[in-house]
Amino acid sequence: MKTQAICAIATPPGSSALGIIRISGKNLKNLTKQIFSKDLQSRKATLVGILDNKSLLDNCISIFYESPKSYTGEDMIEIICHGNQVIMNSILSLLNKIGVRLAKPGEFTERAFFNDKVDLIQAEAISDLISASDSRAVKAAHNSLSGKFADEIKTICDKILATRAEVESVINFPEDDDVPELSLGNIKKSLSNILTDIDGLIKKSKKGRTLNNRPTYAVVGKPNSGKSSLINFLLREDASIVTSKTGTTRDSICYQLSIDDSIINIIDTAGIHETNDEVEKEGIARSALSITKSDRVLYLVDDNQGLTQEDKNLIEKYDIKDYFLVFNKIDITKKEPQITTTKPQEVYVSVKTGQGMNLVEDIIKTAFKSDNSSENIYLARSRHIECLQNGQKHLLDSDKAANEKSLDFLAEELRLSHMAISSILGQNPTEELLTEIFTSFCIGK
Ligand SMILES: Nc1nc2c(ncn2[C@@H]2O[C@H](COP(=O)(O)OP(=O)(O)OP(=O)(O)O)[C@@H](O)[C@H]2O)c(=O)[nH]1
Ligand SMILES: [Mg+2]
Repeated sequence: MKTQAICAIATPPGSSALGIIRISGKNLKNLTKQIFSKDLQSRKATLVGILDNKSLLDNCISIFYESPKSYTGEDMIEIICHGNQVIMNSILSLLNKIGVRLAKPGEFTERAFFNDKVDLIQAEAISDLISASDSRAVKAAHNSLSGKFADEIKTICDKILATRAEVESVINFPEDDDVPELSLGNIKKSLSNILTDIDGLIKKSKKGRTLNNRPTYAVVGKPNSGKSSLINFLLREDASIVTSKTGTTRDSICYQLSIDDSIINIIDTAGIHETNDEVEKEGIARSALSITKSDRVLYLVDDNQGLTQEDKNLIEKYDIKDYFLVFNKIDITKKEPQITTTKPQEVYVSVKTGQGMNLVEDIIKTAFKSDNSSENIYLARSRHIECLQNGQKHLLDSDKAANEKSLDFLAEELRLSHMAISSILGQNPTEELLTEIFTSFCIGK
């Protein structure tokens, strides 16, 4: 852990009524004694002169926070001076002279993390709170910062740990040749319970992610179902190529669609089916990637064929979770446009005649509204969702291993799942991950 004291201006550049300089380090009272006209007392605002060799740089209010009761966990001093860049820079130069170096972006919060003042989720939430662009994002960042998100992660980790302990105890039954059925049954129950928790948390986190990023909806389905036609209709322009040939769209193309006063990303994708064509294969791989990146999917079905087993297989294979079924071409099947209240919701339309297309627009608007509300959600980042999904995958593999009574495999998958989910909190973080997170902060935080 680096121990040299650090300092930075914590207010934005330019002239302002007040400017704030923060200092963090060890034994700050001793270190800074020579520059303050008076001794500082812990947690008391004191009017002091800042002196460079008896010459007064500014009269300031200074507050000393004694370790460990400070933001970073180290001694900290906040100097509230006049908001003039010349004054603030001269105070920084003076601090440099006495051995306090300039802080890097996010270095105060990085120290708070290493001193166990915040976990990684809270550190990220602090950065998100500072850059939150509207009141919903602020509320969601506060939810993460309050530790509620971390608590849910910890509860899941505890449950996985308890299941691991149970598995270990089954492994340690060397005297029994058969695996006790009762224990395996319990383990499978626990796994299903944890998977439900993870699923709920992924949903909440995905909602939170859209507060930071634009919501992304992918239009997916078999070739020729009318995906590109639907996109063109929604965009009110001839954006994607439409032909009667199967496999017209060969790439994922992202468009911006205006919804009320906001914009969402909508992705046209290559139709998914079995093919040996190299270009189409690459297009389908990109469709799969778009599904993973998207918050929701509009799954298009040609109503002439109805929802086939092939469609059901695709939905399962590509792990499509939050989706609507759009049955297109009702001008041919002679059905009335309609929307169901089933889960997943179904909507019957004809892009060609425009029948029912208002229902598709309504579905997108309602989805967007719910994705954009901030009640009880966390300002999650893609990193959190990837870790949760990774943990979920290993838990599903644990379940398979339990079915096969392969206990060593089960224990290993549980361990991997635990590692993936606990890494959200920053347990055993890599150097690259920390650099990536903290360099996105502003200086002084
Ligand atoms: N009758 C009828 N034809 C439609 C409708 N929507 C699309 N089509 C036709 O269906 C064919 C395929 O439409 P596309 O929009 O290219 O379908 P796609 O799903 O993008 O196809 P790929 O890009 O190949 O995956 C075109 O000939 C469209 O004119 C509809 O509502 N009714
Ligand atoms: Mg297309």
